[in-house]
Amino acid sequence: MSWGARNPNLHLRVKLPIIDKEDIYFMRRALALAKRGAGKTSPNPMVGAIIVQKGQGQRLLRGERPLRVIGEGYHHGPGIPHAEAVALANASESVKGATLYTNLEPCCHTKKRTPPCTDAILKSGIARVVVGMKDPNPAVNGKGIQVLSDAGIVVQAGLLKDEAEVLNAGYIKWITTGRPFVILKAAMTLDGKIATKTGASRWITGEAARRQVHQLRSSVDAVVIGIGTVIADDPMLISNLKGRTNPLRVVIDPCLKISLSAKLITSCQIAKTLILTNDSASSRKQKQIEHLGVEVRRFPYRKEGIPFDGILKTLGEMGICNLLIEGGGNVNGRSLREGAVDRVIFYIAPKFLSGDDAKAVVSGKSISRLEAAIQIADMKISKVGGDICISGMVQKK
Ligand code: AOF
Ligand code: ZN
Repeated sequence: MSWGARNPNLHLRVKLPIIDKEDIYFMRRALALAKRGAGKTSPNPMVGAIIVQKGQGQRLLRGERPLRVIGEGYHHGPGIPHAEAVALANASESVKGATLYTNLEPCCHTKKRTPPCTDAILKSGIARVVVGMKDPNPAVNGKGIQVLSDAGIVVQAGLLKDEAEVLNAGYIKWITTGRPFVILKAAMTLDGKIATKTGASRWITGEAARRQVHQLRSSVDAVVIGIGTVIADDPMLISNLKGRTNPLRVVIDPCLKISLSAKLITSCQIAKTLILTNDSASSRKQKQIEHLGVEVRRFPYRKEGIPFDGILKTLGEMGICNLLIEGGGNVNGRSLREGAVDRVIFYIAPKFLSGDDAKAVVSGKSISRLEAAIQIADMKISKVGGDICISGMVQKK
C-alpha cells in the first residue's frame, strides 16, 4: 500500500506518487540536518532541506533507483537564510525536476526577516516537495503547501510528522501560545532524593547521565533554577561540550538572596544570566547585580512565589522557545503543580539516601487525592551508564 493512502495529512488535491523507502531515508536526513541548528534557531524552527535528483548517480539505497543529493542545507538562526534557500543556493547542478525534502512546510509569508521560500522553490523548477509537518505559524499553516500545489508542484505533507513535531516541540508551543516548551530534568536516588540533608549532591548520577545533561543544556534556549540550588551548589549551568552554545541562565530569586560572588554572576561574560525577583526585593541589591552585567526583572509580590505562568510569558516574549528546569525540590514542585511542565526527564541512580531530611526531588504542597496525581504519558525508559532515565510528557488536566 502506498504511504499516501494511509496518511490523513496528505494534500489530497495532487496526484500521489508512492512514497517509498527513499522518501523516508531523505526525510530522516533532512531531520538530521535540521538538528544541527539545535540551540541556535529560536524563535525560529529547526529546519533541514535536501534536494534530490533522479537519474545517473550513486545508488543511495541498495536495489533502489540511482539518486543524487545535489543540494542540502539547514536553518542556522533568525535573520539567516532558511533551509530551503540554503539548499537551493548550494545546489551543485540544475534542480529542474528534482525533489525537495524538508521537515517543515516552506514559508510563504512576507513582512519577516527573509523572503518566502515558496517563491524560491517556484522559481527553481523543483517538481516535487515532500514535507514533514505543516508550519503552525498562523501566517503559514498550510498556505505554503497550497501555494506550491496550486502552481503544479507535487506536494506531499506529513512524512515522519511525529518526528518532525517532536523536533520542533519548542517552536510549535511558542508560535501557538507565546510560551516556551518546558522540560523538567532531575537526577535523583531510588528513593527520590536529590541531595543529603547538608545539601551535598555531587554527584547523584554517573558521568554518562551528566554528559546527556550537558547535551540537553546546549539544545535549549534557557535553563531555570531556584535560589535554593544556587546557594547550595553554586552551579555554572553551562554546557561543557566543545562548540556548543550556552543557554540563558535564569534564577528564580524572589528576595534577591543571590551572592554577588555566585558563579552565575561572575561568569556572565561566558553566558547570560537573568534573575527573576519580586517587587519587595532590595533595589540596592538589584543595582549591584545589574552593575556586574546581570539583568534583573521584577514581578508583582505573591506569597507563594513568582507564578510560573508569568515566568513563561516573560521568557516567551524574549523569544525563548525551549526551557529546561533544573530543580531544586521547590521549583520542581511548583512548576509541576502549576501545570508549567510539558516533559520530564528523570535520571535515577541505583542508590538510597533515606530519611525525611534528605532533599526530595519534588517538594512543597502534596497532592491529597490519588486521582489528582500528575500523570506522565508516552513514557520512555533507557539505561544511561549505571543509571536509568525515565522521560515522558506531562498529561495536561
Ligand atoms: C522555512 N524554512 O528554514 C524556517 C522557516 O523571520 P524569518 O524570515 O526567519 O521567518 C521566520 C518564520 O519562517 C518562522 O516563524 C516560520 O514560520 C518560518 N520558518 N520556514 O520554510 C526555514 N526557519
Ligand atoms: Zn522559509
